[in-house]
Amino acid sequence: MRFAHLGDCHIGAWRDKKLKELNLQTFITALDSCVNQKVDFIIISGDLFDTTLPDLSLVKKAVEKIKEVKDQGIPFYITYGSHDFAPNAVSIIDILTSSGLFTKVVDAKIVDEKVQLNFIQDLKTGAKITGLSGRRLGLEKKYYNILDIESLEKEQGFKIFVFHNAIIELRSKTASYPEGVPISCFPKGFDYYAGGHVHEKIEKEITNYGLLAYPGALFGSTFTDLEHTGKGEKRGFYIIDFDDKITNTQFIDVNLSKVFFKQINADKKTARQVEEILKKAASECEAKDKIALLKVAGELSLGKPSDINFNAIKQILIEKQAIFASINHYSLSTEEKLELKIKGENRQEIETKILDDMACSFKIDPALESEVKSKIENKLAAQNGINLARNLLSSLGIEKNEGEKKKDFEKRVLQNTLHLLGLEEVEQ
Ligand SMILES: [Mn+2]
Repeated sequence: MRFAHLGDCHIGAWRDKKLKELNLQTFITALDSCVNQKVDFIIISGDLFDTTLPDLSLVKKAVEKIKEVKDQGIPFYITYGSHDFAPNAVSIIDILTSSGLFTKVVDAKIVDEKVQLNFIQDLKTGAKITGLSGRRLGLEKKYYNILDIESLEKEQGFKIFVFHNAIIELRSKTASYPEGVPISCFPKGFDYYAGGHVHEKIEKEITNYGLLAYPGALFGSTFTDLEHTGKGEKRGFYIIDFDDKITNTQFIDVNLSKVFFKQINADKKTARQVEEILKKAASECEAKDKIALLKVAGELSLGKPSDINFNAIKQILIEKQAIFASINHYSLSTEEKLELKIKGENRQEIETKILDDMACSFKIDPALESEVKSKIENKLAAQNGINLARNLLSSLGIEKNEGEKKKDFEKRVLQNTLHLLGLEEVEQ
């Protein structure tokens, strides 16, 4: 018996049309490969889609393929990720689950203030599957803390735990995931722990637990992901063979197009020198049919980043028939100190640095009552404050869906916000 484990497909990610299409094609190829490998079922450990309601033309193509696979007798077991889940909003996953296309892994109820999980049993193989969904920015911690572990450990049979979060003990490889739960939150003795959320491939046998694996992002949803691909990170999914125990694991590569990546250090160089180096790197790159990414970081000794004609360099790569070309210069600054004070690789990192900075200088009015003070401190100081700010940023940044009434949209934003501020009870 065998199953496939995919994670973090992020269908609908990418604004660029070609990357968007490649991302989808990678998913389709992965499913074809599952059929060829004659898997009995497929687990998707969250972030199948990049948003709760992605571009419907992409959903249509993905669903056609999923249906085709399902019609061959291969069921899908799926959890929400941090991207395709939103409190109080209907996710495309809900719609597809209602249609019978997927089985949702998480079957939870709260009994005596504990989260009780039921197992879903795969009819053909008898495998028992359960798990927890992801939440935006680590809200899942709360659920792990009140998880009824005992009943999960008592269950007999071949057991799979599906989850969507980073694990603190695996931090070395997951440093870019500040939120995580310790492995002690998980029930012991499962045969396989099917992870999502971490975009790099990790496979580890954990004593007293079992085999824990993250397949990583199938294609990648950010330039940082693609840079990792360019540095040699494998992209694909797992196929696991089992009888009453796991008998074999293999990682299936699904790399439809190569990524060329080169990083250039700009420290102590002038803007003109850096431009020359970038031009040379672009001219020497065998960019044909590749995703070509250049990255330049450091502090210029003379001139400003805006003195460099990045567009012209990109053009060189396009003329060499790169599928896609990009030059990342967000971490380039100048000694002239006219530019940004905060540097970061991407928007998220810059946000994090700004919020960290602000959290450090957070002060509470000493004139307040002590009860109010401790309440405020609990919600707004240190890491809690940073988490809340980040959650609010993403919650307030959601867009109105096509066809959604302004009133409904406002209600959705308000409900999400109240939920994050803990001003409203939400049904699980
Ligand atoms: Mn993800």
